[in-house]
Amino acid sequence: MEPIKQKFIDKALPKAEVIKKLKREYSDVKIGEVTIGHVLTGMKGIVSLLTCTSKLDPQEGIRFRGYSIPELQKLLPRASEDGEPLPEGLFYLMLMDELPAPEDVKYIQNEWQKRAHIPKHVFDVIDALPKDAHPMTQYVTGIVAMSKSSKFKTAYESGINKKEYWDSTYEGVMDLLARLPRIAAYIYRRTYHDGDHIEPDPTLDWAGNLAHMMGYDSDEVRRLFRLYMVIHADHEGGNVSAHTTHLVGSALSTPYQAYAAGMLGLAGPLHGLANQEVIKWIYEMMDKLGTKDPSKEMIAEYVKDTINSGRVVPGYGHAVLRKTDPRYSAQREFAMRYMPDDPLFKVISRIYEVVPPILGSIGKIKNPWPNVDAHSGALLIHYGIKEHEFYTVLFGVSRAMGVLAQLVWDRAFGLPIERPKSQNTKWFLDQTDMETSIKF
Ligand code: CMX
Repeated sequence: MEPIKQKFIDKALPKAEVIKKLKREYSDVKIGEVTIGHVLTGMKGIVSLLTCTSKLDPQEGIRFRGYSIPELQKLLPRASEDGEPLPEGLFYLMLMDELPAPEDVKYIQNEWQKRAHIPKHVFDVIDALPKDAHPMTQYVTGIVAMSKSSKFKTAYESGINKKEYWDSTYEGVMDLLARLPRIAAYIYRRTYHDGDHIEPDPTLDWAGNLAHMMGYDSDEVRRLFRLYMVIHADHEGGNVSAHTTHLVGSALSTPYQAYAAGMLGLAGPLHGLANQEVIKWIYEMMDKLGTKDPSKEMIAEYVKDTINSGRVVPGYGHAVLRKTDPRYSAQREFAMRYMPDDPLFKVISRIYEVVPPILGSIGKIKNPWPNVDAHSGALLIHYGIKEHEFYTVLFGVSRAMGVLAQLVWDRAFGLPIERPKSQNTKWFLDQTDMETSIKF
């Protein structure tokens, strides 16, 4: 091992043991308003963020401005009588705190169509990356490149009053949301279809157009994309992508920069990238077991192997939820309606029967149930969207609606720059009676 690495690991391993002991034995020690346990479990459960767009209940799941997913499936305007709600309506609800009328949805749709033009340099910047750069890397690069045309930045530099920040933020948010489907589809076609791009169709809705520009024009795919864009849109404020967007936005960075930062968080495998990891994990399982139709017993062995090798079972578990994610259930219902005999859906269903009891039997895992990412890949694959490295981009396009609606509110409320206090390890140890020979 390199000498510097060796020196680092010699110092770090014993210290990490002390941190584990702090977490195990001193979690209840109060440090001001919170405990050591709060800090060492990722600040779970500390109410420290103001988020209006949605709220997450551990048992019931997400509610957007008070409405659950099944309620929104009935109450939001839809493209057709028996179809899925239009995401434009959900954005309106999160931004305006009232259910939209059909003309409100039309208004948002028209605005997004008007604002969808993307400056050429943005495509040039994306094109400068190798095609095998991860789609999330391409996506974030394109978003940051758009910051050049930030209306918030122009207004700030012109010296506007703080009270007006929300206005140019709103403008930037609407521009950004309008452009995201094109950016996403551009990356998809560039990476997987030799750069054979498809122009937007002005008669289509936001989600339908995304599917169209990616090259998928069936009515069922449009329905799936509307559902997908609705269920991934927001998950209150503490998840990594929402919190990061809020945090970076609190420094008055542009909406493009704040959202790009949030997307870098979404690109982590414990967060949004889990949707690609689920499919990778299932394919690896099929390869290893030598069958595309593994039995429950075979799946159980593979799950145990995954855990024993120190990895997580992707798509299962959650920092807040303690039941099956209603976003998982909504996708399962979609699958039962449109693709009940799909072989991969059957495997996904079998995994759902096998995994929770195994994870539940490991005392430390707080939630053995599936989250949103356990199901989404199977639906996309059914319709031919097999490029699983792209899936997190789709999650990201949807998540923009929630985090950016909230950013407008952050600016309207004049929320301050976020700046929690940190302390070093010695300070934490000093709050306890723990004795250690290791010098901090
Ligand atoms: N497989 C194996 N171990 C798991 C696990 C899983 N699915 N879920 C949690 N654990 C482990 C944790 O890694 C942790 O282990 P250590 O104590 O050794 O560090 C322990 O159980 C306790 O974790 P927890 O308190 O139950 O869960 P966290 O809040 O720490 O983490 C999450 C939540 C989602 C990161 C975790 O459940 C996980 O890694 N799941 C798999 C990845 C995934 O599906 N992420 C997507 C989440 C939804 C989204 O954001 O898109």
